[in-house]
Amino acid sequence: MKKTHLEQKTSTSDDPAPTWDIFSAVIDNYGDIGVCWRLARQLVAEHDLKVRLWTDDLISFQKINPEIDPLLPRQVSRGVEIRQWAENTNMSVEPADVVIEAFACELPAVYVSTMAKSGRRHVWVNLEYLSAEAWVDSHHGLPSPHPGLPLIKYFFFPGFSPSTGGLLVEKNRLEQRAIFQADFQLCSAFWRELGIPAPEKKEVRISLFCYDNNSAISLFTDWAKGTTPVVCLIPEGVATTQIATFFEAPHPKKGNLFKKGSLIVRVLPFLEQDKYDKLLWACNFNFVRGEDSFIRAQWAARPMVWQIYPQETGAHWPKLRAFLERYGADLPHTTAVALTTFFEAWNNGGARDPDWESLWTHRDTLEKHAQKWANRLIKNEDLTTNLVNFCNNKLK
Ligand code: TRH
Repeated sequence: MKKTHLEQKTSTSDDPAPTWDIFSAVIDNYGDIGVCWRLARQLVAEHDLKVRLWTDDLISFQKINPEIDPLLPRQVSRGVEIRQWAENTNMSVEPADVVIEAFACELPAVYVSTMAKSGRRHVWVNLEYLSAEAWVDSHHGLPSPHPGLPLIKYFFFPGFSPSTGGLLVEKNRLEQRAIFQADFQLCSAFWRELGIPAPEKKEVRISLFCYDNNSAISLFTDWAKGTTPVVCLIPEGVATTQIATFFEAPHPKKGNLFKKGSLIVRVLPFLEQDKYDKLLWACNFNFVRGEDSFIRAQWAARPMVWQIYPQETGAHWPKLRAFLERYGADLPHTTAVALTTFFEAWNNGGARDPDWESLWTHRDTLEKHAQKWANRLIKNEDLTTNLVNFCNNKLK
């Protein structure tokens, strides 16, 4: 159950607060740095901690945080010290008390040996990828002694149940969202900022953030021939091939508007992370992917579909089904079947087209459920508070 703000105050007054290092290596896309940036700035903003974020891809970082200057090896943003982590970066630095290795990115060897020789206690945590699978509960927090050095690494699993590390969500974020969604002026101001008129009465606004997915063409077809006006907002660089094919427009780029039948597609610039949250709040339906946008869409309390990061081995399917089982558990059977069928078709990379009309007939049920789901999830302690308490207990 949630603690009071005082109990959350994790360090006794006279001890200097522990220092934190977060290491993020970007494999591809934006999730690795997206999750680490969200965590880092919440540690500073809500837990008054001193945080140093090491990343090997300042260019991807700049896409979600325009304050970043990719040429600077050292800079500060939102109170977080940002350090470039490159091959030639001198890593013989003073290690922090708490060291977060995000997504098994492998810490620099010299940094690990300095930790071992420092004579101080360090808490080394591997922040794992999110999964809705049941096995996560029993693996959360497990230790792994280092084979050669007097160090222990702990596995910290985000998750949907109270016995996991929880999910990333900032304090009062759901209240802010509720105020935004209830205020037509605030919503209109957001659209105006993007240079987009406020939605017409019957219009449906859909955000589309996916991997390369040919099923987007069947969606465009359904929306174009439908009777409901649909405005689809797509970040630049996403579904480029499908937009180009459907609208015979070779290189769709930010600012472009395409129209066919009842469908308007608008290509957006990549938005700063908090602004992207507002896009999810302002739309009636959201297509999201990976990890971080997937969670943000749930906090947006709007119906959503998730394209999980596909793994060649197909290991992503049990993860997808595990989530659908949790999310659909108390949905009426027909709605759960429609949603599962759509999710599976959307993650099937075009083998079988997702049927929008069948799904959208469950609109009311999906909208109520999205609200209920977010209100249930928020009852669990948030990931950052769990991680701070976990590490402070290990530092004792
Ligand atoms: O970019 P992703 O596909 O990242 C993925 C996942 O993290 C996946 O787990 C990992 O295995 C893979 O990378 C390598 O999707 P994700 O996780 O949603 O991250 C996108 C981030 O970009 C998220 O923090 C939201 C942010 N974003 C913006 O800030 N502005 C935008 O306009 C958009 C579209 C996204």
